[in-house]
Amino acid sequence: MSTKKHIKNGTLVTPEGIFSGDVLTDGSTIAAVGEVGPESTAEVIDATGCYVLPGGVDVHTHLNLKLGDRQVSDGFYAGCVAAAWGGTTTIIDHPEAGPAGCNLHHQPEYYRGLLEKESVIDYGIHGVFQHVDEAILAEIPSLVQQGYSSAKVYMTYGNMLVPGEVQRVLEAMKNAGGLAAFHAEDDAEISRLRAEFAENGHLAPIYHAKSRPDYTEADSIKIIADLAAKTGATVYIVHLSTGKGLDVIREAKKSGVKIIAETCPQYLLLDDSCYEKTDGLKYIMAPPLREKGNGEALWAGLADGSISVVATDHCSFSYADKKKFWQGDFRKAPGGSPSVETRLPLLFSEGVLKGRLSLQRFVDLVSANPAKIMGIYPQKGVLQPGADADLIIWDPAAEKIISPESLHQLCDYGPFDGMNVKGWPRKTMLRGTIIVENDRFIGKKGSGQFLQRAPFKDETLCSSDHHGGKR
Ligand code: DUC
Ligand code: ZN
Repeated sequence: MSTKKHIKNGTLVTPEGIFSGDVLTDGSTIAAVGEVGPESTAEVIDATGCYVLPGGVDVHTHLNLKLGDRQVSDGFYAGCVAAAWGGTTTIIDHPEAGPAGCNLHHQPEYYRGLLEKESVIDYGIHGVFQHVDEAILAEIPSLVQQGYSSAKVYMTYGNMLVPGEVQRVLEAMKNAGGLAAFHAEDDAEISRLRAEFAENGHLAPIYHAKSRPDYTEADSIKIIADLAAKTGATVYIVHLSTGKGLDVIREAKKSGVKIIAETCPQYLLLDDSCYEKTDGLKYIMAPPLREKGNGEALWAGLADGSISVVATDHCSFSYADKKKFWQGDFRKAPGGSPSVETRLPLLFSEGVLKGRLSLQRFVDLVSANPAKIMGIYPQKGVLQPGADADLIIWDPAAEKIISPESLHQLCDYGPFDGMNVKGWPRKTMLRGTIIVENDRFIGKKGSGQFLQRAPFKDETLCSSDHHGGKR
């Protein structure tokens, strides 16, 4: 049982506003926020000069991804430790597809077993649709009831679904209170372009981006949005990377389609010029980095409420493995890059400190909104009595140059290496227990808890999320 903690003299970021005040925790939850009476038995934490924020919620990680002989370099323990260092206290992880023909419960249950032993922060797990038949559709209600209330659909790759299958999934998810999350890329067009580039000997990393042009994302989102309109289901678009895709989402929202969008720091801050560098291979990920200009469009989408979530798509295939596997052909390099530790610092430094986002909007994007959408609010994502005491003491003046040495992610590179970032956690607390402080990780392997997520219901985030634009 955690001891009571009295966090004094901080600046609290709450849905009601930003104000100086205290937070009192009692055991694993928040007991009081703002005015806290004399509390002689609590351990005092001085937050002078710092913000007190709810722990970050990263709803798009692949901390343990395995694709045949390719495996990410961190795994659940190291990945969760890195998340905690960066102020994230909850992840919702996306499993890879399971054995061919496996049922819908297979991967979430398998991942839950691994996370129970390894995790140091709280976790949920998404399902993954890798084929569709009557038996899979019949599993959806129990999957949702067991707390796995969202599941991924790929519109590209080997386990992709076609529109007829997507429609069946959406109808069943809607009836069961499930939320379908979409990797939106037009597989047919990408396959055509990849083959064409390969035939002409264009195999350098930049052709990874050229073979997945922006319209392949926008066209795929349009198909998904039309199916959402037809079925009345809500759809969630993961890792939105283009201004064109954002335009489709805005149009769909305007016409009443229930569509929610997530983006990631790499699409806000990097562009496809990275592929022309000598180490361009590092940036192979799908969707790819985009032409300059898309990032600013996405920042505008965050500010005006068209995009509701910033997650990471953390997927730490090492540079060593990218070099080993690629063999001179961009199509063979494992796709993905690490960023679970840098999400909050990057968004604070580049968003809040550069005037692109207000502080409250920042908290909405990295914590409150993902918690609402994924069925764990107000247990997570908010400073209020009764919520889990997942807290970050956020030092807005702390500065760090990002590098593999200055971070805890178990990866030999990161896409943001060399960036000077201002604003880092001074302490991270999970359910009332400090897990990072004084430059030390002191959490315990296996202490993270499975989150029994509620069915999807918060449709207010579908039109244009309520605080976008106002904050
Ligand atoms: N894209 C990647 O680059 N890696 C993992 C999964 C994905 O969609
Ligand atoms: Zn992903």
